[in-house]
Amino acid sequence: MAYGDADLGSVQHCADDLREAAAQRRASGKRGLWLSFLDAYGLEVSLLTSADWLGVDLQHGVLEPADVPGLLRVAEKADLPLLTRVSSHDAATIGRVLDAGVQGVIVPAVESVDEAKALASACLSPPRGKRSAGVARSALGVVSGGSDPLLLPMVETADGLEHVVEILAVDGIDGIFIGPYDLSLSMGFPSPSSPQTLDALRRLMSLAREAGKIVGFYAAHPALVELAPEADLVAIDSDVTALRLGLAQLFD
Ligand code: 3PY
Ligand code: MG
Repeated sequence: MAYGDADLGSVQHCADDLREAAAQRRASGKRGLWLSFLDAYGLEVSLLTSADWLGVDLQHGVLEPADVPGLLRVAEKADLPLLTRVSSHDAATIGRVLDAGVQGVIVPAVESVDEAKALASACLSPPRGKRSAGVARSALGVVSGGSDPLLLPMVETADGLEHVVEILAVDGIDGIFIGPYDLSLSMGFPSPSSPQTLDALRRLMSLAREAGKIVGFYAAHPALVELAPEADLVAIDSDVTALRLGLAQLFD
């Protein structure tokens, strides 16, 4: 597994290793592929990739929570950590996705300390939180034991930007994942390449790093690529783009 300058060890321990690497500012630019339609078979036949991690998008695209276990099996075979972006803040949905054994969740549009605390409670088992114990898959030995899953709230609104320091300080929050497209719309700019959006992204990245926490972002715009070294997790682009580029090359 290519993990930049951080030795993050095996996939089972990747959540703790990434936390530690971010805290020591050793992690940088780990490249992820964002999945919005590939099923387990599609992922298996396209894993000729140098990705360091996979992001399963349950907010946009056509994937459902029931697709996660199959994708996870392929990811584990390829020794790749798999993070899932859930579609809402709903604790029950988050619990079911975590039960599948993913290494972490990314949660859209978190804007306040109260929202961040509720999410931490949904992700952490008692006494730190209220996550219910899902025994079915762990009884099969599927779930990697030991470390808590990563919890990365998305900062992608002007309100989230305003409250990011307090959000980062919440116990159980491992860092932030930035959504440049929604953030720029929320700030009143149509494109994430606007100078104001780029400034906001730099600010968010440096605040997360000052807090010793993880910062990830969706980098699928040419103007964003230069920010990659400032982040720990970089979603390079999606399976849709990969397919489009591959087909264009094939028919060229
Ligand atoms: C955004 O840029 O808003 C995203 O959510 C990317 O997935
Ligand atoms: Mg978004």
